[in-house]
Amino acid sequence: GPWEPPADPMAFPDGFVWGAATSAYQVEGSTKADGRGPSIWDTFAAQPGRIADGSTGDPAADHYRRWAADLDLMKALGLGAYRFSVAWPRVQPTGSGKANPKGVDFYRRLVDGLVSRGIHPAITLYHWDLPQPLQDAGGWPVRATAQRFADYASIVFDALHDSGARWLTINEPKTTASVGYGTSAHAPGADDVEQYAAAVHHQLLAHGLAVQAFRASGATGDIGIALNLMPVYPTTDDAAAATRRVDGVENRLYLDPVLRGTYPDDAIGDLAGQIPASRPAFDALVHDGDLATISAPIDVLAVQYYGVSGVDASGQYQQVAPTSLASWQQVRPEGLYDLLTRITADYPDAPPLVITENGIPDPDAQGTTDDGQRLDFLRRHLQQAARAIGEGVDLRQYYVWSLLDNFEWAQGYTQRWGIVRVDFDTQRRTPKSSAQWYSGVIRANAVSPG
Ligand code: GBH
Repeated sequence: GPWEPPADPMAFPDGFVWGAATSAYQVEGSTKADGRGPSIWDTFAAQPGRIADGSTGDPAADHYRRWAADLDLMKALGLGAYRFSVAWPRVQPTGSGKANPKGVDFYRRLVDGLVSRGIHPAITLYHWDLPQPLQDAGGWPVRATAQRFADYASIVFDALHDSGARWLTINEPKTTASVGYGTSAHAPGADDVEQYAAAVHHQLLAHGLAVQAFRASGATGDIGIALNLMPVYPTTDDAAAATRRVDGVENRLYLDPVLRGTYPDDAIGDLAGQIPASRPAFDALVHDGDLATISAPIDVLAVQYYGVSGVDASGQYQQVAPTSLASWQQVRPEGLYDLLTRITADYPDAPPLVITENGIPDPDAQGTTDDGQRLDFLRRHLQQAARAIGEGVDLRQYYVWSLLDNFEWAQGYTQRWGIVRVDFDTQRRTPKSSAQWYSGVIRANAVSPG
């Protein structure tokens, strides 16, 4: 039967890290300030019809100017860590060449401001805002972009290596490859399955090159990659083989190369079921030594968990759990337990796990501060995280997505994912019920029953 939570609070291990996450383009605004160059998201959002409400990442939550007050708010909530991303086009406005000192200075102030408030920085190097000139040169489907990323990463390591920050290379390579280059729902808006495949490999290569650059920089702290993973369940007795294939495309295509140095044979050539015969094309992307680079040892594996899917015998995705306002999100807290225990069982050499995103949008576009639905979502997922830890999963950190209502990519400002409400007219911040509750979780280092 279904798992039943115990009647008492479920404690987390001593030293467990509690945080909240954002990303640069989604919160910063000020897209032209201090020498920032254009990114693919500036270009994409400016195209008619791409974003649900016709909006852009300006001003978003105006965090570029309001960061100090936002850090005070994080401290008041008791957050132990803040995960943010560095905007590549602030640091290298054209995606190559020398650093833009004003861009670097912003992140230096942010990191110093966090440390002085006792909040640990967790820095994502790439959360989707590719400098536009690199896309003009071909973007992630082009191998040279991986080296550009490693050069950029080195600049950031040099600037911030003494901060003790935790590091993540690339946020969700699957999302960029599949909806950025495969279905055109995200920037840069390409719709080409060969580009999808090449974007997978070159982002993973970029990750590995950045890990190597990190080790060479002498930086302290740890480094990993943030993968959005999704348990898939067969919906009929004859769906096992199709489910395994979809699992390859959703999960093993990223876990296997990073943790084992191999690509899963059954997933290549079946990207979303669209290219049944592209194995030779994929193999041609993979040069000697690439898989050794991609599997360079990492210190943490970052998992981003939003929900599950069902798969039928023909490999079609099916609904098996209730959706949120985000129609792609099928909510099933037990899926988090399934995912964490599965990684632990299938990848015995995996490093410690961290959850760098987990969350849900408010039930409608207007949003609410009385967000009982989010509170319930977070509580049920944290119970599953505690359950997995109790069964031997080495989970060390957890970050809610998101700290603030923000620019939700193709949905613009019509989906509010924050534990803190942002009034986009006044930029006023108001912690929602879930933020108050999460503060209590952090203080207790335990998740309440119910
Ligand atoms: C995360 O992606 C992102 O890291 C974060 O920036 C984002 O704000 C958060 O989730 C909430 O969405 O356009 O119908 O094709 C989660 C994984 C993969 C979910 C791409 C949405 C696009 C669906 N995302 N997917 S669709």
